[in-house]
Amino acid sequence: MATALKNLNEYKKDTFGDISEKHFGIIVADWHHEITDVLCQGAIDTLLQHGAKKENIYRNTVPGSYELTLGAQFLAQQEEIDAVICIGVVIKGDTKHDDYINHAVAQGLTTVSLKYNKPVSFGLVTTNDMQQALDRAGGKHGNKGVEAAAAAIHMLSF
Ligand code: RBF
Repeated sequence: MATALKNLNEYKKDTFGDISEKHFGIIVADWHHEITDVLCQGAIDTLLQHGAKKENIYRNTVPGSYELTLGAQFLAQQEEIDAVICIGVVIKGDTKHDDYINHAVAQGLTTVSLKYNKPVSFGLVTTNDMQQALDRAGGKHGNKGVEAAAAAIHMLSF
């Protein structure tokens, strides 16, 4: 598997521009909040580490990942927001809920990004079980929140 071979926290920092005046909206799903909190912290730390100001980072929560799209739209439509970072965890269960949610979020976030012409990062961890999610939230596969923030910063340099 590609991601298993990759340290997710390694990204090309030379593609980053100055983000000291940029405003970031972060939407975090409450579902599996013990994991999404860690992902969100990874995203915030990454923004701060690369020069964003704490007061320019706006964190909002939504009930579950399915609501990330509307949350992203609320933020993206605000003129002062330069980029949106979406964080959620969807774990497979006995039913196909994960398929429906994941596809809806992927499609929805793409639509919001293109509609508002702003970066909207897909920080949705979609796994077969809880351990795989933990591995991607500060575990052996890094922190997907870091990667989502890095993608937003990279896209702002266009
Ligand atoms: N939201 C998540 O963020 N992660 C999940 O793993 C998750 N599993 C769900 C499983 C089922 C069967 C249902 C009905 C919802 C689930 N949700 C999950 C919540 C979903 O994203 C949304 O918040 C609710 O369906 C309300 O619109």
